[in-house]
Amino acid sequence: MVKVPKGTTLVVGLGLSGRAICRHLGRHGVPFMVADTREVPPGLDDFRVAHPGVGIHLGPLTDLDLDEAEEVVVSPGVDPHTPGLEGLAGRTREATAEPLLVGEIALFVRAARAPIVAVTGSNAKSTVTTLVGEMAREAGLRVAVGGNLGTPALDLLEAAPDAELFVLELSSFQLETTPRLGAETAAFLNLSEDHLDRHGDMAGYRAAKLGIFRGARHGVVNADDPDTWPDGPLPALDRFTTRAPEGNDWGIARRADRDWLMHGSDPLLPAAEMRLPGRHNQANALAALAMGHRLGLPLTAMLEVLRRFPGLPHRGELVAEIAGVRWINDSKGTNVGATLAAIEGLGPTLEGRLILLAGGVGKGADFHPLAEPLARHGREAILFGRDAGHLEHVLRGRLPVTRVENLQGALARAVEIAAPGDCVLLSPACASLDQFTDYQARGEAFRRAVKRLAGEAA
Ligand code: UMA
Ligand code: ADP
Repeated sequence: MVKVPKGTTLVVGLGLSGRAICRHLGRHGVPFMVADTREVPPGLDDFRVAHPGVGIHLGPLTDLDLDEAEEVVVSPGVDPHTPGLEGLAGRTREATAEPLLVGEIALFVRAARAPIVAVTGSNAKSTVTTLVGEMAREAGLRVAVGGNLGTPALDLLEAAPDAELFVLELSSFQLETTPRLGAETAAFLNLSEDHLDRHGDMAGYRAAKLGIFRGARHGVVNADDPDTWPDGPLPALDRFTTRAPEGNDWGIARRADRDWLMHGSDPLLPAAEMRLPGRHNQANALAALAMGHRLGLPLTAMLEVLRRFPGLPHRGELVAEIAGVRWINDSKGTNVGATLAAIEGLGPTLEGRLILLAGGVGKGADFHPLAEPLARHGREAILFGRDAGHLEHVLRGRLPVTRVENLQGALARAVEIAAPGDCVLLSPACASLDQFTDYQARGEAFRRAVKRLAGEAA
């Protein structure tokens, strides 16, 4: 047994968050040691150089004696039920009566000196987080944006010590280990199956996400998705919908033959003037507007951002049109809900000409919701990666299906069959970790291959 010495904080995980936690504790003079369940976590040598003398435990956490640990701070990718940690559930620190096991965001909340804007949901978190950050910047605020997206939250404290506002994207993993967030405004955008391998079932996943509202002064929820509604009252609540708004809701209504983004009965912007395409992005814009309104951002600044924001890479990104075939990179479509939104968003332009590239790690999800839209819009599904068999099982008989080994094989098959008018969409409905380091690497591999094709075609 390796004892965590009395008064020492244990950091679990040596990834991006774990290293940000260590830097934060180091800056505050808190004694700490680190553990990672992997025998060789990436970047170990660099860590040793950056933190000489810090104790490192590698391998099973059951080899650790945590009885006298001051606090245990886990990375988002570490399940609090991992053997060795499960005994900490329900235990509190004597000094503060706070839970003994927390995550990085709990440390962030303690240290942050500016209001927090928090965004969660199964999909659209990064898009809405970026929109709110851009809106605040356009309004002249010093704003720091990060969390599950980009810079780890604790690094923002150092990178932007004079921030007037923090805008954080938060995952269910991060919220699960945050006892109280206390956000100025918190949005829960949508709920669809994801991360069931970690949370067990939808009830567990939703319960983790509802943590976004703990201590919040204002909430934003999806009127069309009751799963996003808080279980208890909040001081103030706004709702968005892709239908005509009721009361003071944020929504979409027709005025003079055009769809408008609306606040109650006030038309704000013709939806067609947004640069982001698709109904789902109109919902995202409304959520961002509702949060920005609460923060007192001027409407003109917010609408200016909606007119120009082109979207983030790997989310419905048109890479090239080659000989009449559109090639779209939606590598961030890592769950069924996101892939459905991508298909429905492209829907009217597809005319049955969709070639979908999908597969990877399905995280225990049910792929059945994809069957009907693909039967309607799809020419062929080309499946690869670990859970290709599960996808095939659901899709076979609904449209032609081809199984290949990997993304390269999928691209080769797409090149073979694509004809003018087709749309080749990489929206895997799965995580990438069986064959890539992350979704960016997968998207970049797709983009490189398509650019090569474009070069060859030119
Ligand atoms: N791991 C172990 N043993 C350990 C520690 C980690 O096996 O002791 C594994 C995890 O199970 C996981 C991987 O290592 O497979 C990485 O986990 P991590 O917590 O060390 O990851 P970080 O590098 O710290 O990155 C995390 C978030 N990753 C996860 O939640 C899995 C990043 O979100 C986030 O950007 C970063 O912190 C900064 O806050 C990425 C992500 O995939 C984008 N998030 C999920 C999602 O968006 O769906 C939730
Ligand atoms: P997240 O950070 O939650 O993963 P992103 O903004 O990165 O969210 O988008 C992830 C995926 O979800 C992309 O594939 C995108 O096309 C899709 N998406 C965007 N907005 C929505 C929405 N409102 N509902 C469902 N899917 C969406």
